Amino acid sequence: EHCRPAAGVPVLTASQTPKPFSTPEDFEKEAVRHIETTLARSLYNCDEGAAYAGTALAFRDRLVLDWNKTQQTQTFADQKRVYYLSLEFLMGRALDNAMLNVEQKDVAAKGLSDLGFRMEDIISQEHDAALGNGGLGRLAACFLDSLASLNYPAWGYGLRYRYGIFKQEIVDGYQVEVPDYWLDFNPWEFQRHDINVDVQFYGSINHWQDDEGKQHVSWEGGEIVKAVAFDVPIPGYKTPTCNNLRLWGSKAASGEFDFQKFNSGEYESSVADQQRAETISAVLYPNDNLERGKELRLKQQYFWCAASLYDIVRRFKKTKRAWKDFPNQVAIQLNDTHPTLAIPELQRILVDIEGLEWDDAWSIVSKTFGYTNHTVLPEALEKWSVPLMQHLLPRHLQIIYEINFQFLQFVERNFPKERDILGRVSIIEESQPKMVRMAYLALIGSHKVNGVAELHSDLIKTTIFKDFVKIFGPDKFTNVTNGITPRRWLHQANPRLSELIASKLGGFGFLKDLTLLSKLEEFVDDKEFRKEFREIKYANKVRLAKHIQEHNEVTVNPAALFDIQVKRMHEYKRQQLNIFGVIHRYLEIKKMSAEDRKKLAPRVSIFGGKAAPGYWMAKTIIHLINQVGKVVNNDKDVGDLLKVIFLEDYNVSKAEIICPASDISEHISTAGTEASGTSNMKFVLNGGLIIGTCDGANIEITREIGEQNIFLFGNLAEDVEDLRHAHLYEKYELDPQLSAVFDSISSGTFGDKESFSALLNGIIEHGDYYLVSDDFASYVDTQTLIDESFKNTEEWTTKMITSVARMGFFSSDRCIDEYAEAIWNVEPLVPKSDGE
Ligand code: 73E
Repeated sequence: EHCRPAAGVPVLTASQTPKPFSTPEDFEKEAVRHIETTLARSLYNCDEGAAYAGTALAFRDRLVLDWNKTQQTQTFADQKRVYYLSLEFLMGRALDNAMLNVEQKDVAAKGLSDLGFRMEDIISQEHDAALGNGGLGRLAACFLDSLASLNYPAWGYGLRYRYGIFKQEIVDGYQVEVPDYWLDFNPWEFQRHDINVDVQFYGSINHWQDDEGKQHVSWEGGEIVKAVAFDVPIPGYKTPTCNNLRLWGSKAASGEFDFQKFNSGEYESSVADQQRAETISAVLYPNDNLERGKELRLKQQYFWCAASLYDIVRRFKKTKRAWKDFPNQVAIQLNDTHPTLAIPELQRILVDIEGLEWDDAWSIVSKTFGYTNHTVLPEALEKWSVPLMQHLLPRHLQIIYEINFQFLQFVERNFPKERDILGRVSIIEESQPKMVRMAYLALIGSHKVNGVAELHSDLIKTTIFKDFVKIFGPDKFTNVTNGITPRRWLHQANPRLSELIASKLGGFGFLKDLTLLSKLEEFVDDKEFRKEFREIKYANKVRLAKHIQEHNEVTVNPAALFDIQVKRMHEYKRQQLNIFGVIHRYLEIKKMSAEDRKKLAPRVSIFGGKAAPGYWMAKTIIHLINQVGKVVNNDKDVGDLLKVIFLEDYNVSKAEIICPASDISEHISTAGTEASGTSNMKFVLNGGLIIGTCDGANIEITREIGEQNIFLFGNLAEDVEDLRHAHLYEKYELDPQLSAVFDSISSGTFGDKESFSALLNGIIEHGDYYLVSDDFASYVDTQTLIDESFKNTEEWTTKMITSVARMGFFSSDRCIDEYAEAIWNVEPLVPKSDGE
C-alpha cells in the first residue's frame, strides 16, 4: 500500500507469479527447504509437527504472492471497499482450506506420503484459530471465505486474542476450562511492524476557541495503548483474490518499558504498565449470547474500533478525495453491536480532528455503517453504564449525548402527540445508573439494519425495534438469511460426498454456485447413486464412531441412528429437552419386552458444546448428560439400543468430523429465540435430516427442502408470550411423560438428585421460561416418527438426497451477494493477471 510504482512501471514482474506445484516432488522440495532452512531442522528428526510447518510454509508462499497482488490491485482500482468489523472470527484450521482453494491438496498428499506422512495426521497438527464463541464468529469466518471467493475488495478487522475460546475438558462429568494458548507457532499471521496506532483512554475534555472564533474540542491526558497490526491472508476458492484479515494486538505505548519510570527505580510498575496494556487483547470473552458489562470488554471494543477506523480513514485520505466521498469508498458492517463505538469514533475523527461541521460529519457517518442484529435475547443486548463510559471515553459519551439529542428532537418534531416515545427510543436508558443502549445507537448511526433469518428480521421489527420502524420507515430494515461456505462445510469436511456430487454434476462448479445442486434431484432414483450416497454417510459415521471410541471409550454401532446436538450450551437452545427425551427413551426401553426391544431402531445420542464458565445452569445440563451416559451406556438391558455420548471440546475442526456423520441433528430452541442457527445448514448439506422447532433458519430450510423432509415440532413463536404468561399466572400441569422423567432423576437414578434440583425447579416451580414441558409431548412423538422413518432405508435415502439437492440457497456466497447489492453497494474486483 505504501509505495506506488511510477507510471508505466509494471505492478508485478513475472518472477513474482505464484506457480502451482506441478508435481509432488515440486511440493516436497519446497516443504523440505522450509523444514531445513526456516525451521533449521534436519530431515532425520522431522516429526509430524515439522512436516505440518513445512507444508504450511510451502503453501503460505503461494498465498502471499496472491495476497500482495490482490492488495495492490485493490489500491490501484480505488473503488469502494467493505470493512467487516467483528469481535470474533472463528476461523478453525487454515492449511486444508488453503490447499483446497489452490487445488493442490492431492499433489501435497502424494508428496507427504513420499516423505512418510499421512495427510490427515499433518492437517490435524494445526491448532484451531478459535477467536470466537459460536455461530456469530463462525459466520464472520464464512463471510470472509465468500468475500474472497467472490472477489469482493474486503477487509476483516478483529482482535488478536492471545487466548481464544477456552478448551473444554470433562472431568468426572463436569466441564473444566483450560486456557487456549494458540500462538506458539502460527505461520498464518504477519506482524506489520510499521503499522501501529495509538489509542487513548480516560483523560478529560477541553473546549477552546481559535483566533477566528471557531469552537474546538480536544481530548487530553489519560492513557495511551499501542495497537499493533497482525495480518492474516484469506484466500478465495479457485481465484487469485486473497483478502486481508487485520487483527489488532495491544502493547504498551512506550515500547518495552517506560524508561522514565525504569530509571527512577520504578521497575516493577513499568512492567505492570506493560502488562496492563497487553491485557486488552489477552483473552476472548467466553460468553455467547450474554453481555456482562465488564470494563475490560468495553476497553477491547474501543481499542479495536479506534485502531480499525484510524486505519480505514488513513487509507481513504491517501486517495485525496473529498470527505463527502467517504461513503462512496467505504462500507463498514457492524457484526452485532460489539463495534458500535465505531460510530461515535468516526464522528469524533471528522468533527474534532478533521474539522468538519457536525451535520456534514453525521451525514457521512450514517451513510457508512450497516448494522447486523444477531439476537433478541434481553440478556445479550449490550448496555454500558454511563458512569463507566464517562470515565473511560469521556468525549465519546458527549458525542453519544449529542447524537441522542438531535435524534430525539427529530422524533419530537415528527411524533408530537406521542408522549412516551422519547423515553422508549432514547439511546440513554433513564435507570440507576443510566445506561447507553448500544443497539439503538447502532441502528440510529447506520443506513441499514438487518436480521439474520426471515422470522428473526420480522421479530426485531415488531419487538425491540418496533418504534424505530415507525420513525425511520420500514425500508431501513432488511433481512439477509445466514449461510455457510460450501468449501469448508462440504468439500473439505466431506470430500467423498463432494466427489460423488461432482461426478453427477460434471465438475465442482457447485462449490462456486451452490444452486447447481438442484440437478442432483435427477439422480434421486439412480440405484447406484443412492447406494454410494448411503455408503458415504456410513463411512462418515464409522469415522465419528472411531473418534468416540478413542475419546469416550464407548463402542457405538455405526448402523445405529446418530442423533446429534452440538452447539453452545444454553437454556434457550434446550439441550435439557433433548436429554429429558433421552431419559424418557431409556425408561421406555427398560419397560419393554425383549420382543419389543428387537423392533426398536438403535440410537446414539451425541451432545457437544461449551458452557460459559459462569453459566451454572448450562454446566448443570452438561453434568446431567454425562451422568445419564454413565448409567445408560453401562446398562446391559439396553446394549446397542441407546448410547449417550458427550463429545469434549466441540470446535470448528471437530465440527468438520461431526457434521457429515449425522442421521438426525437437533435444532430445538424455544420458538423465537434462535435468530438463525447455521449448523442446521451444515448438517443438511451433508445429508443429515433435522428435528427442529419453527425457529430461525429452520423455517426457510423447510421451505426450501419441503415439509416432508424435516421433522418439525413444538409451539410457534407467536404463542410463546401467552404460554409464559399462563405459566406464571395460571395453574398449569407438567407434561405427564416429563413428570416421569423428573421422578427418575429425583429418585437418584443418575446420581445425586440435589445436583439437578435447580434445573427441574426452573421448570416445575419457576414458570418453565423455555417451555420445555409445553413442547415435550410433541418432541417425543416426533422422535418416534423419526424411528419409523429411519427404519425405512429407501424412504430415508430419498429424504437425504432431496434435501442436499435443495440446499443451494444456504451458501454464504448468496448472503454476501445480497449484502453487496442491498447494503454495501460494492462490486467485485479480480486481481490483474501479469502484464496487464
Ligand atoms: O442464532 C445464532 C446465529 O445463527 C445467534 O444466536 C448467534 O449468531 C448466529 C449468526 O448470526 C449470536 N451470537 C451472539 N448473538 N447472536 C453473541 C452475542 C454476544 C456475544 C457473543 C455472541
